[in-house]
Amino acid sequence: MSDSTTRTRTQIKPATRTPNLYKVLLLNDDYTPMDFVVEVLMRFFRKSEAEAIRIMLQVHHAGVGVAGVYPFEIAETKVNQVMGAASAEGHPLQCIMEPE
Ligand code: TYC
Repeated sequence: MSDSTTRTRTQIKPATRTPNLYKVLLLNDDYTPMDFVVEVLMRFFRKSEAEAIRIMLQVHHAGVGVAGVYPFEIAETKVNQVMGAASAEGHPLQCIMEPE
């Protein structure tokens, strides 16, 4: 039998799977205006003004807060939108994502 003979091997499905959902987190800093963070939460995360203020204050006091929970690619887009808007305005606001 030649070396080029096709053989079938059983693929074992890995026991661990990558998580489906990711938390998009806002990090506190001393310079980004509160109003800007509220605008970001309303514009990119579709929060009401009251909810946006609540989340912004949570981040301001605790250092970090959840802006939303999304599938990977949507979370990635949100992070890029926030970071793009912040750097365009010269604010140091940081937005990250992590598995839920
Ligand atoms: N700490 C900022 C201030 O006092 C406000 C702020 C809130 C900044 C949330 C970032 O993710 C943030 N102006």
